[in-house]
Amino acid sequence: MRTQIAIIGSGPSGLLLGQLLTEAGIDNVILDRVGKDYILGRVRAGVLEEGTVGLLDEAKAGARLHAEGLPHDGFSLAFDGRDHRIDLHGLSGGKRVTVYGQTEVTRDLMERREISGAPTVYEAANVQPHDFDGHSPYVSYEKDGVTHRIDCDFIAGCDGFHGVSRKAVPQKSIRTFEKVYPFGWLGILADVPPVNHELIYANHPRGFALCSMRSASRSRYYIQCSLDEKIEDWSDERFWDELRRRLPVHHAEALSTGPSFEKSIAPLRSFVAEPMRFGRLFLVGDAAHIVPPTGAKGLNLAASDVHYLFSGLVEHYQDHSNTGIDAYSARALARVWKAVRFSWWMTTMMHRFPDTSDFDQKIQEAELDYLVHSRAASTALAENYVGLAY
Ligand code: RFL
Ligand code: PHB
Repeated sequence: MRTQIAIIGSGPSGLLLGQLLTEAGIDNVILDRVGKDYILGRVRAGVLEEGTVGLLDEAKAGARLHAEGLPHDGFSLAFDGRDHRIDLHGLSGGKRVTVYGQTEVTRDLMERREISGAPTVYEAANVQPHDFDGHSPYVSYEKDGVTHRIDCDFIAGCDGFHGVSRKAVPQKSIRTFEKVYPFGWLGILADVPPVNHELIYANHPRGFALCSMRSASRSRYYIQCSLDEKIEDWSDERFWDELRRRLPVHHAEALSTGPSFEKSIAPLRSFVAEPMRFGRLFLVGDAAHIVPPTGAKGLNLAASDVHYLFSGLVEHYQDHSNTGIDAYSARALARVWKAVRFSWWMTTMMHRFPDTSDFDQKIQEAELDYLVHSRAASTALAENYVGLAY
């Protein structure tokens, strides 16, 4: 088989890139090692920047998001028993975010892809990029015991942190930067109304907590936990009790509880690989970088990478110019590092570290107090949270 762009990975990066390319008349094939239902079973991000929404519209996958997504003009920072609203809309010159689950984004993109008829190979084993240093790259994979080969012009490595694309790059050509945090997030989904109409990010001496949502009747809650926690030790009751303790009293009293239908622990990590282009192979999204979820940036960074790569590929095919693809890595990384910095800062300010002393806790609270009462500091927070310009 031959295509213009072989895309490894059918997560949000691969699907969004594929759909934009298809809309622009550029052929592409997506390969994923797992099946559609498995991908749709993953519960991840929930907050979309306006740039991400714009790209989903451009990919003609924004209809349901506009009907069902929840526009949010602010969020709360809770600490020292009180909470304070950050007016995202007012502080960012009229911008807002949309709360709409990654699972739904993925489902909408998959539906568009099916309608457009663009090919996707699910459950492709041993996917491997080849010869991306030269002019004739290809991707091999196995399906039902048969080895296949897809010749292409370029390969997009959209296969997440554990994917094969980054690993295919020779060690000497890549540099990585990493910070692993000494805690994780225990998250649940439950069909109960959200405790607040906006998100609450809570700093508490017992650890961080986040109240988010998927709809007016579905809540997504997280609490910071240690990395050796076992999910089976966390009954719903224990989770609700711990969450209540970390929230200001008026929220704790208003919290509706009920059975959870999803519960998982995610480790927190910052990671960047440089560069993001190796000849005819491009790394996109989590394949190139990971941020802790505190700033809600993971999915949004995947989308901005896709924007830079897509515009470069359009320039290549339509204007016969390589300027855009040559600039891809530098343009994407400039934005990535700012989001890595923001996510690290939010994580550091909001969490209890194993060596956090009472002094450190007071410093965090003083920083938060400054943040919510200084217009300059709140503006910087809002500007980053709604998403920096592409
Ligand atoms: P994905 O979503 O990981 O998709 C990669 C796809 O590639 C496939 N794949 C392969 N295919 C073929 N061959 C191989 N060898 C392959 N190896 C992997 C996988 O099956 C998968 O379908 O990466 P992508 O598209 O770059 O999207 C990035 C986002 O998913 C990610 O940034 C966010 O979900 C990060 N993230 C969160 N971000 C937030 O903003 N808020 C959150 O609350 C949040 N929670 C999370 C998260 C990421 C998590 N991970 C990665 C474990 C919670 C978790 C648990
Ligand atoms: C979520 O709704 O899953 C969510 C929201 C905001 C974050 C992280 C996760 O910062």
